[in-house]
Amino acid sequence: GADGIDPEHQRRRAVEVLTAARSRTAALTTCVDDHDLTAQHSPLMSPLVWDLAHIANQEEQWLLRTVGRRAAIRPDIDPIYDAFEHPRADRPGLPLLPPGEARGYAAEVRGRVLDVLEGARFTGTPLLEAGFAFGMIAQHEQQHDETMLITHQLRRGPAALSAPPPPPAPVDAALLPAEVLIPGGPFTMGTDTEPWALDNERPAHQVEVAPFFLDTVPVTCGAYQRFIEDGGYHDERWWEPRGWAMVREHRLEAPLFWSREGNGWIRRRFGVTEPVPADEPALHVSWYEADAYARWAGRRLPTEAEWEKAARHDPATGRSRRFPWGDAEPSPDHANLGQRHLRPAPAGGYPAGASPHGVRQLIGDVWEWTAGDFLPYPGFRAFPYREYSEVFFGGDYKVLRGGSFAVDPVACRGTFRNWDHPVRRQIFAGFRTARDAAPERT
Ligand code: AVJ
Ligand code: FE
Repeated sequence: GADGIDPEHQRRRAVEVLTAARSRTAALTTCVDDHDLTAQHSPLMSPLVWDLAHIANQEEQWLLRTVGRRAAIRPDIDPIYDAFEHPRADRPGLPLLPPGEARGYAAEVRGRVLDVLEGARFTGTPLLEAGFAFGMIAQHEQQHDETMLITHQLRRGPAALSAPPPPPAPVDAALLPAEVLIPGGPFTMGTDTEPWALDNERPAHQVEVAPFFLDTVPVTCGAYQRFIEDGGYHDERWWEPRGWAMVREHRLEAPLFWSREGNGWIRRRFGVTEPVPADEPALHVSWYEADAYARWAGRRLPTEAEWEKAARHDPATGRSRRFPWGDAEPSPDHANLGQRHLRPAPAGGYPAGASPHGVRQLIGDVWEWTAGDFLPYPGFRAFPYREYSEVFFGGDYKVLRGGSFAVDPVACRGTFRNWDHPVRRQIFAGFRTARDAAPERT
């Protein structure tokens, strides 16, 4: 579009998204002391100070060395911050830059990147086109900010972060239908036109989706509690074999961070313990738990194509839109994104962000597990590096859609695909359920 031909606009936009990411990174790494920055809060996570210097190292590699063709600042530390060389659990043992040096390194890289931007072109190669590399690096930093927020959630001790609560449920929330019919028919999945879409979101392709019903809102803690109280965690019928093995091995009986108190449940969230709110989307469940809940409810998880059709298909025009509400960038009225709040909003929120069929909260609040494995779309091409997506294809990972309260708008679209192991519970993941609308075949 017109945006692609105005370099001043591209430059301003790049500075804006890089600066926003850096202020979030700074907030997440200055609210705790140096001991907490270098500690390992969970074997599932890196020390916060690893994420900080990894963010800067990726920026140095892509924006300074590759786009800017500038001399390397710290080529010696590339291996330390290569996510594929060292699993997260091993990272505390690496000779990491101490917090002060990591901050200094990040600031130095950023200073030179702003200089690169002064003379940057925004066309000519795929990496430069529409400022892709700058958008990619801003998304990368924001993704690690979400990762660091997960580390904060796992961290023991008093609260380091705070935020105002999200808006209460609107008055019509209680009147919403439980499910919405999404008509069958073709739909365009993925994108060729979203300038900062990552390789796994491409290319656009037609898929045929049979009619189905989708939950109007994500499954709430209250609904999930009924699964627990009905003995869901003790009934093999609801579980995939590997999920059942996980439940038994770890004696799971509720989402991560929940514990029983009296007749009810409490949970620890960012250093504060509170009763589990019945009307909030369930959070910190694995794919196996989401899948088991759905089976218990006589339903199933939506496929990835179903989820994206519900979020993007415009029944009036047949076009696929950028977001459930249309093509406009997310505003605070559309969705709970950007860590403005430290929790999902109550189910039924954000009516301005509803899809044409009335599905709510598809974007923001909680990542939503889908039925499917993380696989390439037909015609996929790795870009700009195989390790972003390609090495994860193949069936070890399940896809999550829609983004959580911890996702920045720059890293969120109707086409955006996230993935994780089906056992993972520390991520900000919930789900909604679906069922076939077509009569059963015999
Ligand atoms: C797409 C969220 C699974 O955090 O592992 C960060 C994003 N890739 N650095 C991750 C990513 C490289 C990735 N996820
Ligand atoms: Fe990374």
